[in-house]
Amino acid sequence: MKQKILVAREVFPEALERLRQHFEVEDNQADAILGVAGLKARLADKAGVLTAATDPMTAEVIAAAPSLKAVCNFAVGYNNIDLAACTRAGVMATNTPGVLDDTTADLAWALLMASARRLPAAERWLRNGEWKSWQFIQWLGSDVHHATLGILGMGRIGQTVARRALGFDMKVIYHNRSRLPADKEAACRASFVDKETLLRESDFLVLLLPYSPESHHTIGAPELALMKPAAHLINVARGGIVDDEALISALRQHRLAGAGLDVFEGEPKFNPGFLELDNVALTPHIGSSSRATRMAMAMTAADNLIAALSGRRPPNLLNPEVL
Ligand code: 8YV
Repeated sequence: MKQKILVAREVFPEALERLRQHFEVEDNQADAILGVAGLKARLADKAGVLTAATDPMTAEVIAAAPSLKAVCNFAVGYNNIDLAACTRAGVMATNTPGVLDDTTADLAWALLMASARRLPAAERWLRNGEWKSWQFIQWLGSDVHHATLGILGMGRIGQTVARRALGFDMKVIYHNRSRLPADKEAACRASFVDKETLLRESDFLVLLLPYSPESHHTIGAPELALMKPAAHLINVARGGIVDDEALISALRQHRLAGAGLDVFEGEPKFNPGFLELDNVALTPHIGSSSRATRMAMAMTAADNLIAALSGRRPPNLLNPEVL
C-alpha cells in the first residue's frame, strides 16, 4: 500500500504527478491556507508533507502527526519549521538550497536598480498623467556603477549577488558569521569587513541572512543610523530581519535614500507606512518566482520526500541527527 502524503499548497501538476507515482497524495490545489489547525487535521494519517514557507510546522503540528517521517519545504528558508521538534520526533526536515540562487539574486538586483533610479515613483508619476514637460533636473537617482555594494549574509545567494556586481565596476564588501575561504572571496571580488564598517560604507546594502530569533531586527534604528543618508537597503531574505517601523521612519526623514523590499514583518500584511513613501520599491515575496525556478524547487522538494520515505537519505536533509 502506498504511503499517504500531503502537499500543503498549490504546486505544479508535474510535481504532483511525480509524487503520485510513489504515494497516495492529498493535494491542496485550491491553495487554501491551512494554518496550524488545518495542518493538524490533515497530517493525522500522513507519512510526509510538502510545505511552503507559509506553512507553520510547529511542535504542536508535529505532535499531532504520529506517522510523520518527513517535512519537505519548497523553500530554502525554513524558519516555518520547528527543527528541534522534528528532530525530537524523529522527523526528517529538508529545504531546497541552490536551485533558487540565481533567480533570487536577480530580484535583489532588480530591487537595487529600482530603488537607485526611483523606478516605482517615476512610473506612478507617468501613469498618473503628471508628465507635462521633460526637465533636465528631474527624477535624479543614484548611480549604481562604481558604488560600494555591501552584503550582509554571504551564503550562496549573497555570493551570487556579489558576482553580478562585477559588471557594474562596484567595490564589494561583506559581513558574515564566518569569513569565506580565499578562493570564494576572489570569485566574488569581495572583502570581509566588520558589521559596523559594512553599515557605514555601503551605498547599497543587501540583506541575505536566514531568519531566526538571533537575526530578528538585525537592522533596527541603531544600525540604520550608521548608514549613509545616500544609501539604499535591499531585503530579499525574510521579514523580521529589519525593524520595519524603524526603516519607515528613516525613509520618511530621508536618513536613508531608498529601500527595495521583497519581504515584510507579518507578511502578507505589512506596515501601511510603506505605502506613503515614494522612496521604496515593494514586491510581494517573489524572490524565487520564475517558472523554471519554482518548478525546480517543487521537484527538489518532491525528490527529498521520495528519498526520505523510501529509506534513502534525502539530498537536502537539515537534521541528519535523526538518521
Ligand atoms: C519561497 C523563499 O518561494 O525559498 C525561500 O526561502 O523565501 C521563497 O523562495 C517562499 O518562501 C515560498 O515557500
